Amino acid sequence: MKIAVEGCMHGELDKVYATIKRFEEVEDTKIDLLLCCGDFQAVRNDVDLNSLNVKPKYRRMNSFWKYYSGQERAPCPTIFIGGNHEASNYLWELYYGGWAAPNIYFMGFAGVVKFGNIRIGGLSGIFKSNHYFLGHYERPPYDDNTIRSVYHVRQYDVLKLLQLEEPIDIFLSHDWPLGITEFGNWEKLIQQKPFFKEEVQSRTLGSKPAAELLEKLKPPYWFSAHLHCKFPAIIQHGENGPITKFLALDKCLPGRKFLQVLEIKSDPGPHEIQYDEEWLAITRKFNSIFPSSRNYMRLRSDHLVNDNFRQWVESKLNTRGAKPFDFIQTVPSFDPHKPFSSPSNSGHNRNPQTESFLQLLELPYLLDTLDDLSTHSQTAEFCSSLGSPSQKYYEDDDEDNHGDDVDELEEFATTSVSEIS
Ligand SMILES: [Mn+2]
Repeated sequence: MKIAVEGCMHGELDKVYATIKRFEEVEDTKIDLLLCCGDFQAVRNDVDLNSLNVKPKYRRMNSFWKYYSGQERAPCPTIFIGGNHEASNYLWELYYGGWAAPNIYFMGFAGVVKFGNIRIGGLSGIFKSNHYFLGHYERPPYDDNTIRSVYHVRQYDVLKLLQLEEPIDIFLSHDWPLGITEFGNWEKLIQQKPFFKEEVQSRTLGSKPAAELLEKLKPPYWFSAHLHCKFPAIIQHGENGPITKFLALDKCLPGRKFLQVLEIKSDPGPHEIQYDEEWLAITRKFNSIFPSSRNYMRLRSDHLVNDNFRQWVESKLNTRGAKPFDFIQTVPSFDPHKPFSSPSNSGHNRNPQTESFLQLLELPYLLDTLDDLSTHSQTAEFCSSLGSPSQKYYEDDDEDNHGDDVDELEEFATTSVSEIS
């Protein structure tokens, strides 16, 4: 099958699908699947813009709303993870994954899905050490701090992915795995992007949990985005071990390398997005320790019940099939003929897809709970507190570094260069 991979979407669905169409015409071929590595900006209407962390000048509707409303339809199945510029209120509704629009599937904060016989895993968000060991405590409407921390990767989601034992074919992360630059032409990279030099040389560029996952899962393909440049690397896992082909892609701008098409051996099809049994079993097992508080805790998996739920999930899916629950539009989509409304409801809505998914797995709905005490007592036996948490983990930094806003840094770099020259 032919898979197109795209870097940061930034809500430019029209442009990316037009590029795919042009590619199909020129190459006389058909793209079976589009993968997007985050900063998707699934903004349905002006209310969603309040949950999107971008500079005011980037605060635009762009084109996702057309696909949400049904005015446009994605020409190929599209799978995406979240980055650091997202309608986080909407992605939170679909925490376990689901259709963000018809034919456009969000993998969840962490997730694995099947497409034909290809297994795709993904981790949404970006890594920041100060929020890593906290729970998912952010709820819309977000304030100046939670609008940023909501997309910071949590150990809980990484721990779930680390349980995977069956082989993964493709993995997506928004920020690059830490240390990945050592496996590619980093000299060329820092020539093109001098503002990465210090981090490349001090081995601080990238996400530590993504590197852990790369080491554990060893998938043949790993794709990332975030740093707005194309960067290939080949990772050899041990002597004679398997190989991972890593590729980071740019954002969607004319003349930029934002799209890559690859051919992967697969079953003849039909190719559809389906639930993954092993992942559902892990999700069921881990839901009992879902951390929804702001408490610092290092979770461990070895204290969890030793039932892997695999057979249970298999029999469930044998009964209903493995197709994800259908897309349902839950809010009015943006109307370009109407003025922006004042946000009336910017709180949390239970998405019917998530409710159905949890019913299937016979799990309680936890995305609107914020009960620190009960959560704490529930999870206490499953985590090791490792002494008192350092103050570092409680501080909300202002994050004015490139980890959160590459656009700004690029702009700054471009301005400085042109000023000098
Ligand atoms: Mn980004």
